[in-house]
Amino acid sequence: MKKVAVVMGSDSDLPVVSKATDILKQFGVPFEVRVLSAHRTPVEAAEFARSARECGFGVIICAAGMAAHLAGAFAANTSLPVIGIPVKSKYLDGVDALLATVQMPTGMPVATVAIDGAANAALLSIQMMAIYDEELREKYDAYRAEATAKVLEKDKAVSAQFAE
Ligand code: RP5
Repeated sequence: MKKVAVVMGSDSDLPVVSKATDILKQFGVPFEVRVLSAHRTPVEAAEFARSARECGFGVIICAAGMAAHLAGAFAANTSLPVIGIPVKSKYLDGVDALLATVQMPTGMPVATVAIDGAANAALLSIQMMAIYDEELREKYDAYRAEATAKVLEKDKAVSAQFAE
């Protein structure tokens, strides 16, 4: 199976990013985690992106906050799909990172999830990896069925509280 690269701009992003790695672990998807910055380590970030396909990666997740150019810089250096996680910082509630990550020019797509949406980033990477992996697709379908069952249970419990 191809690996998922989970890259963050700073180790301060790790509490958010760990929600993605937890899910990848849960699904048994192989992944590697790196701290690489579009601004502080631009050479290393570009080198990693350029060699990612030949190193066995299938999808890249990039998490960054503030002027969040990491996902865009990766997209510019690889044709692998890049998923961007805008990370909330203390000043602008993550809207700065959201706009910097999502507003990519035509020809350089970044699939941007919600602010701090690391769980969805992992799930989206799993959906991509499952396109040609039947076993992973079955695991993902089971995960979705479980989520549906949980909501139906909650519906029953809440509606019972208001039943006359
Ligand atoms: C971004 O700047 C990082 O992704 C992080 O979210 C933010 C702050 O980084 P630190 O100053 O905490 O290292 O590049």
